[in-house]
Parts: sequence; structure tokens; C-alpha cells
Amino acid sequence: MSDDQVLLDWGSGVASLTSSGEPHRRRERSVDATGWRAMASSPDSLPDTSSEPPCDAQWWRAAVIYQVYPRSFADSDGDGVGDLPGVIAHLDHIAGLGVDAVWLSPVYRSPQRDNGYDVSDYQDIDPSFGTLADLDELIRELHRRGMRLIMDLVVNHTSDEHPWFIASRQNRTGATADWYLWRDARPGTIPGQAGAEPNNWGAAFSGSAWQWVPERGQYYLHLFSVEQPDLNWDNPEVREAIFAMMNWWLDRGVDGFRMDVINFISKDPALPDGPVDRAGYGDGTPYFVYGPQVHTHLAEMKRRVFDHRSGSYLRVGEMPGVTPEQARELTDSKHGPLNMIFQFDHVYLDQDGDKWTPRPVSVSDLRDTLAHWQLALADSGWNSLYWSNHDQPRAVSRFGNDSRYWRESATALATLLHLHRGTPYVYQGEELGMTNAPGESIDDFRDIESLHHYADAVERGEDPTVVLAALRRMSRDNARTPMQWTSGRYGGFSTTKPWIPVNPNHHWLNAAAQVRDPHSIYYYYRALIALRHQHHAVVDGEFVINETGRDQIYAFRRTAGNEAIETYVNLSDNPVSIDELEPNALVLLLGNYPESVRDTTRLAPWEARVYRRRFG
Ligand code: TEU
Repeated sequence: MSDDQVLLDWGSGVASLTSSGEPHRRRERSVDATGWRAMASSPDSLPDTSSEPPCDAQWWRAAVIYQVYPRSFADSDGDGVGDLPGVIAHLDHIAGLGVDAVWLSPVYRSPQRDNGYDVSDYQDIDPSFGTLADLDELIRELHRRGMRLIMDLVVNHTSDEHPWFIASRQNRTGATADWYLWRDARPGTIPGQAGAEPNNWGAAFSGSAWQWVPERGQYYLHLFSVEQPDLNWDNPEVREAIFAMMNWWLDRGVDGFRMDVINFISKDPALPDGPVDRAGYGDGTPYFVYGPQVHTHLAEMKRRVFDHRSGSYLRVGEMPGVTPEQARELTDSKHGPLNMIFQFDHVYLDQDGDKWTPRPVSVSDLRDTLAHWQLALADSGWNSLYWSNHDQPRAVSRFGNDSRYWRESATALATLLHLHRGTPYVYQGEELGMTNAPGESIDDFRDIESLHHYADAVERGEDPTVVLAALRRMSRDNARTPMQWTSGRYGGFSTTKPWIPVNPNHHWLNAAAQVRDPHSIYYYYRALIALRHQHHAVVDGEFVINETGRDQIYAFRRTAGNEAIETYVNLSDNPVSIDELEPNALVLLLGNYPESVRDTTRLAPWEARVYRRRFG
């Protein structure tokens, strides 16, 4: 049996992973074939170019990263909220996918106004999640299984309960007085009254981006909620404190950072008014999405935190609104301060101006957007690849068909993403095809963004049922319902009523059922991840679009040396005929339909196939 055959066996029900017992050693995978085969059984005459080991200094190029949102992952102590011991208890589920690292959403001490993206102590763990000792154990347990830990770094803003801010708001002379963005009222206005704000910007979670503080007699800027004041990155003491904190975490054993809205840290110092949007506020993004000092500050971070270390750490920046050209500069392997960024173009496609005004997405829009990023970062820079995270609706509900073609569309979308060039991210539950939540009433929602939007829209006179329909489609809570471990009460997430309702479909959609089913979405993800680890062309191959002339098909080729891998995905509910498939030249590596129904002249609804081209 060739390596390909072992690794591409989606039907296998049994996988065993043997860990070297040391951190950061690649795991040996052996798979016992017990189910049906997704791959072709004909031998392949190609030389194996996959033996080239991924360069360890750039381990993240060949890696797949799994995101854990701890509040919703697993509750170990029966308080209805997920926690670190819960994560540790389920590490074998994550390791079973074959992923290389875990990105952990924030577990720092926090009043939890934005579920931990409002930090009040960067060097402690919030009691709802556990303790520093639990975090140390998580690092040990991940490393023991050959996986790395990526922490979330939320430093565009702090919580308004952070001691830095508590001191800063008191007066204009204290030690942290200039650590936030304080400004006087607009000249000629009465401070504290509507219209007196220093500029017209709106905040991401509704209302003005400015909050008046009478004791200091000034406004502070908050791009997100009023409880998330923005830090003043132009103050060297602020940067010093952040870099010291990052060094403290790296010394503790973490392997890198996912940096929250890190492109927002530098604002145009003039803070000019922006064009007024539907809600009546100015759009400040032109003045902070890629501000004047962002590159300089990130370059300094790299020097001060990473360059003196011998290890290889991941630096991935979340960057809404950056252009491919900016991303190239930021992630250039020689001069860029980051390894990769999360761009947002493909997740903005279904929004007409704002996220609550949906519009349909065509396959060609999706293809053009993804392909544009592939080509723009082809010879310099590196892409992150994602459909989902804790801020996005569930991918199968949003871009697939979560009823009739649930399994097919979840695996088709996964195939498409994982065969692109870049580092794929899997958000918890995506590997099970978890769907959007029913959200029957506003009482089912918890997210600050959703609740504020609902209150504002209803107050403006919008029809509550229409507002609720938009929430059902776009709310961040869709991603935050508890992980569905079993068909049992509360989905096996907790022994108590969880902080947010469990999706009722857990009775059939759950991890236990999928681990028993050799044809499950879970095992398909494992096969896709194995494909990346086995084929150099999946990691580094050049990306070229295959023009099929069929609107509903996304097809592309990845080539490296003498290896070529071709992917065909039908992104629709209808069968599509195709004549590009050359049965004699292509060897099937992976497909999401059984061999018995596979046709060489057409792709079934949401069918995905990955082939290796035979040369000579
Ligand atoms: O998100 C930033 C961001 O721009 C969005 O994805 C955000 O959720 C969207 O604008 C809402 O419509 C990051 C975090 O991922 C998010 O969870 C935090 O709430 C936000 O920053 C503030 O820290």
C-alpha cells in the first residue's frame, strides 16, 4: 500500500496516533482501513516528492490549526461555561484530526462583556476558565501530543476594568494618563452632549466610538464596545508593557499569537470625520484600518519579542479591511513583521453595506475573491484560509446547504479551502458540520453585538421579526452554541443548562456519532489534513485556476516540481456535466461521494474530487 492510499482513506474508522512524547515532533500516523475507500485503488507511477520535510523554521506553512472558543467547548465543573480542564479532557478529539496547533480564544481575566475580548489582566486566567496551572497543563498536554498552542492577543484595546484604564480615566497626569486615546470635546460644543464627540465615528458594537468621562473632562475612543477602550500605541510605554507581556507568555511555553484586529492599532492622529453611514455615524476605517504606524509598530514587536528567540513562533494578524498588497508586505517571509493575516473579503461577500443586510453570493464572486488572494500572495507573503471562526455564521449554513446536502456541502467546502495555498484553520464544530442555531427569540442570543443591534434597530422602528431573521443568519452566536459532543442532555457539553442554548440538532449531529461513522465529516477532515501533510504540492504548489466554463464549478490545480494536484468542486444543488475530467491521466486521491455513484462526465450536487495528475 502506498503512502497515498493509507492517508487518503476517508472511510477508515480507526486511527491511531503515536506521539514521540516530546513537544513539536511530527506524529506518526497509522490508519487501519475498515470502511469504504474515497480514493482510487489504481497504483500511481509518480515519484513521491512528498518526502521533503516541511522546514521547521516555517512549520506553520505545512500546518493546519484548530480554533477553540473555550466558553463553548466543554464545561468540566458544571457551571454551564466551558473551561480549560474541559479543553484538556477533549484533546484527543482534536489530535485525532491530525492538526498541528490549537488557537485558543482569550482566557485572560476579563469582565466578559465581549466574551474575553475585553481583558482586565493579561497575565492571569479568568476564574470562569480555570487557573494559570490549568493553562500550563494545557501547554504540556498539547506538546505531549505534538501540537502547539497559539494564544489570542487582544491589544488594540483593553477592558475598561483594566488597572491601566482605571488609572487613566481618573486624571490627566497619572502614570497611564496617556495610555489611551483621550480627546477634548469638539470646539464650540457642550462637552458630554450629543454632537460634542471629537469626531463622528461609530463604534463596531453600535453608538458613537467616543465616551465622555466627567472626572477627566475628556472623551476616550472605543472602536468596539464602550467597555473596550483603545490603547494609544504611539506611546512607547504602552508598547513596552505589551512586549513584556508577550515575552512572559513565550517564556511560559506558548508557541505564538493570533493578534486581534492588530491592523487597527495605529490611528491617523488627526482623527478626521468619516463619511456618514446608514446608522448616522461616520466611517472611521480609512483612518485606522492601515494607519501610518502600523507597519513600524509590528516590526518593532517582531524585533523586541521574537527575533532574539531560537524557536519558531507563529504571528498571525486578524486584519479586517486590508488589501492583498498590504498583506503581501506584512507577510513577506524576509521583511514582513507577520507570518500571515486573516483577510475578510470572502466573508463580506454576502453583506450589502452592513452585515445585517444580506445579499446572495454567486460561485463566481467566491471563486474570484479567493483566487485573487491566492494570486496576489503567490510569490511573496502567505495566506490564512478559513470559512469559520467565533465571529462568523456556520459555513455549511452560509455557503452550503445544511439540510438536503448537509454532509456533501460541508465536505465540498472543506475540500475547496484545504486545497488552496496557505494555512487552513478549522473552527470547533466545523469538523462535524455544525450548523447555524435556530434562534427562535431574542432570548436565545447572548452576543453584545447582536443584542445592541436588536435594541437599536427595534428602537429605530424596524420590524422585530425582520431584525431577528437577520440575526439568525449573521449573528456571531451561530458559532458560539456549545460544542456537540453527544446526543445526550446539553449535547454532552455540560451537566447544567449552558450559558447559551445547545442547538437541538445535537441529537443526531454530534462528535460521538461521527467518530463511530467511517463516512463522517470528521473523518473527511482528517483525510484532508493528512493530504496536506503528505503532499508537498498541497503546501507549496503554485495555484492555477482551471477554467471549466461551468459557473457552478470551482476547479484549480496546484503544481510543485513534478507533482500536480487538481481539485474540482461543484458548489451547487444540481448535477453539472463536465468534460475536463480525463480518467486516464488523473488518479483520484479523495472524493466526497462513494465510488459506486461517481461519474466521469458529471459532478453530483456538492461533489468534490481531488486528483493527482499522472505524468508520462
Ligand atoms: O473581531 C474583529 C472584527 O472586525 C470582527 O470580526 C467583528 O466580530 C465584526 O466586526 C463584528 O461584526 C475581533 C474578535 O474576533 C471579536 O470576537 C471581537 O469582538 C473584536 O475583535 C473586538 O475584540
